[in-house]
Amino acid sequence: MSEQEEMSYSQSIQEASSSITRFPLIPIRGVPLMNHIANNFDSIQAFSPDPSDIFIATYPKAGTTWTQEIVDLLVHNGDAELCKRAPTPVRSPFLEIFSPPPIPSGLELLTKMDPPRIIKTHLPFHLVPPGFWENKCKTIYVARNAKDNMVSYFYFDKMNMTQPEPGPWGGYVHKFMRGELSWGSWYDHVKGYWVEREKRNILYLFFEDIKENPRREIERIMRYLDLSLSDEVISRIVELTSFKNMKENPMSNYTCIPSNVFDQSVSPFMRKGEVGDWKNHFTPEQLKMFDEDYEKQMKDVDIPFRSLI
Ligand code: PPS
Repeated sequence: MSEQEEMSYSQSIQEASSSITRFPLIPIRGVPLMNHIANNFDSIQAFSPDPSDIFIATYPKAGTTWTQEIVDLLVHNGDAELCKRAPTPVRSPFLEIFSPPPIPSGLELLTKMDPPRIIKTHLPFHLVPPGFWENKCKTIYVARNAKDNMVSYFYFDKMNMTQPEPGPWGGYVHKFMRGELSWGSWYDHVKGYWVEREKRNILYLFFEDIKENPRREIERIMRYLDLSLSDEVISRIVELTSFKNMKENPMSNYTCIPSNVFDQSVSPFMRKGEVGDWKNHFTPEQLKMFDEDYEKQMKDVDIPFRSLI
């Protein structure tokens, strides 16, 4: 992709301004997706990756951008300048995203790139194009504890003018529990990849682990990708992917999206980056109700989530 094409990404969003709206959700095989995604679902399903492509799958707001930055730096041997060649969604396209023209879809961006590409998705396991598994693409799944994930999504839905209105927090908790947000149920999402992780050789990571010991988790990703980087390079990647540095980096902080689409004055994309912020949001009643429901929805699996109490 030429520099000009990369620069034109923000401009294309600006040009589409008049058609940007809080898009309605349309269910695809039981999963509510933004209408532009749902209307193009067949072409998304038909996408065939290269076996060398690296796939990063998450429920929205679980640490996608962080992982995209880590992987881009790993595959480029920690070259900070090279990893500032373009904003995150251009360097690492969002597989299923479709927006009003002239904004390029994820598929359009991908066809202009040579493999190995770093591909982002929020699709639940059962909606992933089968080509990813047929071609045995390396897949990194990042899960974040439900409560922090929901808080982060709530603020994102306030500032992202393409997502449905979140409404008040109390109602949002119910929508999350019922799987009514874009990309559907958090519970089904984390479980779907969890049960397939061994069969599909998925590296299943947790936001809380990366936060606790970024070096350890970055090294896990490095080994999974069959890379071998020096200690010094790993240290640099730890530093470059700190919350503070990513928040200040215009190529990772989503300031590439014009403010009429991502209104970062409402809530910054790099908001807090913490574990346990949910404690500032739930009332005791909401917590009781959420925890009881969580028990039921998660009773069939034993995924080692942390920071839920
Ligand atoms: S998206 O829109 O789904 O791609 O969002 P995603 O990148 O998955 O999630 C955004 C949240 O991840 C936090 N984040 C980080 N936390 C710690 N360290 C680093 N480096 C980092 N990068 C992103 C970001 O702040 C969002 O979480 P909240 O809790 O809202 O701050």
